[in-house]
Amino acid sequence: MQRRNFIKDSGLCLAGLTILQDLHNLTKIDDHRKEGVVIATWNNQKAVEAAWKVLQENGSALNAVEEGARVPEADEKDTSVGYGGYPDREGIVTLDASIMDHEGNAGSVFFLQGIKHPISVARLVMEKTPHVYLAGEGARLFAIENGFKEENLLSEGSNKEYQEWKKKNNYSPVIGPKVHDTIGILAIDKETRLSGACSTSGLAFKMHGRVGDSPIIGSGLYVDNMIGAASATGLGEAVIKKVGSFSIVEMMRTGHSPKKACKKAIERLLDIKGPKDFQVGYIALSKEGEVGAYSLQPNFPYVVIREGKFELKYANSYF
Ligand code: SD4
Repeated sequence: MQRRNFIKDSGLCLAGLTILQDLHNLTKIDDHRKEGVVIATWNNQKAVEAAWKVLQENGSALNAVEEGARVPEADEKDTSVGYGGYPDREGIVTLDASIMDHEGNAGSVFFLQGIKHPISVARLVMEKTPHVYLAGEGARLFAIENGFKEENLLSEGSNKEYQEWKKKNNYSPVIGPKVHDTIGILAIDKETRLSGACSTSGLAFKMHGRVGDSPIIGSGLYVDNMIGAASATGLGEAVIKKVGSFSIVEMMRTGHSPKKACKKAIERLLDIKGPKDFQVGYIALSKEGEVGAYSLQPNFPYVVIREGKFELKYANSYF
C-alpha cells in the first residue's frame, strides 16, 4: 500500500512539476510576445534599433530583419555590405543576401550587381517566385522588373581603397580577426515568430564571381520556427564547409543553449585543413528568446536589444 501511495504521490509530483515547467515556458513566451528580441553580428547598432522599432509597432520579425539589414546596405561607411561595400578584384561591387521567415520560407540573391538593397530582392524571390536562389544577371533583371533602381554601388572611399590594393595586387581571400561588418540579423516578434536575414558584399577584392556563405540557406542563415535561428559572419568558405547556421539550429534542437550550440559549431571548424588564422563568428536566437554567440578568434562584437535595452557584447572565442 505504502509503495503504491508513494508511486501515486511521486507521479502527482512529477505531473505538477511538468505543469509548472509548462507554465514557466508559457510565461517566458508571453514575456517575448510583449516585447520581442533582436540580435545582429558586429556593432550593427542602428540596424537592431531599426528592427526593434518595427517590433514595437507590432510589425513582424520578417519586416524587422529586412528593415534592420537595409540600414548597413545603405550605409556608405559599411564596407562589407551594400552601397560602399568593397568591390571584387575587377573593381565591381557584387552582393549576396538571404532571408528566412517563420514558416520556413527562404529567398536569396547571389552575385547581384547595381542594386543597393539585396535583402529586399531576396525577400521578393521568396515571396514572388517558386524559387529560393536567383543569381547574377537574372537576379538583377528580376530586381529591375520589380521596380528597384540601378545604382553605382562603388563609393569614392571604397574605390580609393581598391586603387591602393591594386598597386600591390596581393590576392589574399582570407578574413582575419580584424573587424568586418557583414550583417546577420535575427528577430523574434510579439507573436513569437522567428525570422532572419543576412547581407554582404563578401570578401574584399575577391575573385569575380566568388560567392560566400551569406546567401546560402543553412550556411550564412537558418531559421526553424520551432527551435531557433542562427547566422554567420567571417570566412564564408569555412562556414559553407560546415553548414554552420543549420548545424547550430540542429544542436539547439538537441537541447543546447544558443551559446553552446555556437561554440560547438566553431569547434567543428578546427578540422578544416590549413591555417586557423581566419575569423568566423556565429550568433543564435532560441524560440524562447535566449541569445548566444561564439567566435573562432577574439574580438567578435554582436548587438542585442531585449526588453528595450540595447547591449553591445563581445563573444567568447576559441582562441
Ligand atoms: C563572406 N561571410 O562572403 C562573408 C564575409 C563576412 O564580414 O562575413 N564579412 O564570406
